Amino acid sequence: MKSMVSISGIQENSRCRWLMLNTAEELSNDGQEVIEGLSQSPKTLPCRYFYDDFGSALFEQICDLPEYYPTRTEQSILESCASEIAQLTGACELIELGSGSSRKTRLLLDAYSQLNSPLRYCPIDVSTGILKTSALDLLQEYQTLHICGVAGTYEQALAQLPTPDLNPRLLIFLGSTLGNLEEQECTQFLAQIRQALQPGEYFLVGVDLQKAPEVLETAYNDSKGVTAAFNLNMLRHVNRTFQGNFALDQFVHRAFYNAIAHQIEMHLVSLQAQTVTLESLKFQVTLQAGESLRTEISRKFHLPTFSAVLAAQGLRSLRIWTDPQDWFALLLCQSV
Ligand code: AVJ
Repeated sequence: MKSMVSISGIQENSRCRWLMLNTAEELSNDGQEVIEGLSQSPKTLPCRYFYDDFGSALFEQICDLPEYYPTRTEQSILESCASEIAQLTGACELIELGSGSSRKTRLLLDAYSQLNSPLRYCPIDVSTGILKTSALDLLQEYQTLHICGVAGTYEQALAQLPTPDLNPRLLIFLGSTLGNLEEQECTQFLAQIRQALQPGEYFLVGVDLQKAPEVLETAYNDSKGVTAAFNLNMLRHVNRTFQGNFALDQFVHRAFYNAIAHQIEMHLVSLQAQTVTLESLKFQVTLQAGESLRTEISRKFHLPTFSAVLAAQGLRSLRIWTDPQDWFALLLCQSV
């Protein structure tokens, strides 16, 4: 059994509690996943290793870059539809996968405040640091808000969501994070979401849409090099977690649009032949000069197809909103 514990520095009080799912036992599963990824061809690493506390801070910087359109586009859609969402669902317990800074969630919290119902929010994030600071900020900003923060991966969290104290629930998954999953994984993940929900409960999802490759490639190759730093930081995180010796100066960032698979791919290209050891996994991997390690896919969706995939998993689209350029979409679904 996982237990409720308080994170040091935060007082566990009547408005805030924590569920920590990132235990040692989970870490050893993660090691297996890393070994498998590095044993594949091409070699890969799980993209959640972007998000240690430093990586989450870098991601926040990415969101503010002029080249990185997804965050502000989704934000602008939410600004115009948040109150409509609250009207459509009525009072809800909000649960967010990958809550990060909860920046966009504030628009929803504002909209639900207008309903004069109790405010319940359950942020879920792998990065405990950002989870903790964001929750503290929100508790100060929203005097009637109650929070149950969950530290863990999406899969862990979905399998053991805290008992709701408000019905129905609205599960929120913004930022096109769904795009990190391969098509099959995505379908399986949507099935898990549907399973976590009762019939009639809601799912709000934001996805990045297909568009001109130049726009996409620019978004992942920013001029300040923040995305490159974000990409390389994954090696630092992997080194720390598994006593590894990846040399960060022996890899360079590469991001491009794979037009056949409709996805941005982020890679780290090895500058020379090198052997890397992950001590705590008793694992070694050899890379050739020029060989690349894929750190992320970011799929770009075709809206009618995506809506059909949701429907096939028992998540019926109630309303769909896009921006004027059709770059990004928000879908409010209901579990059947
Ligand atoms: C948070 C996964 C949606 O794929 O656009 C940003 C992460 N990677 N720049 C994305 C990311 C490089 C982002 N997601």
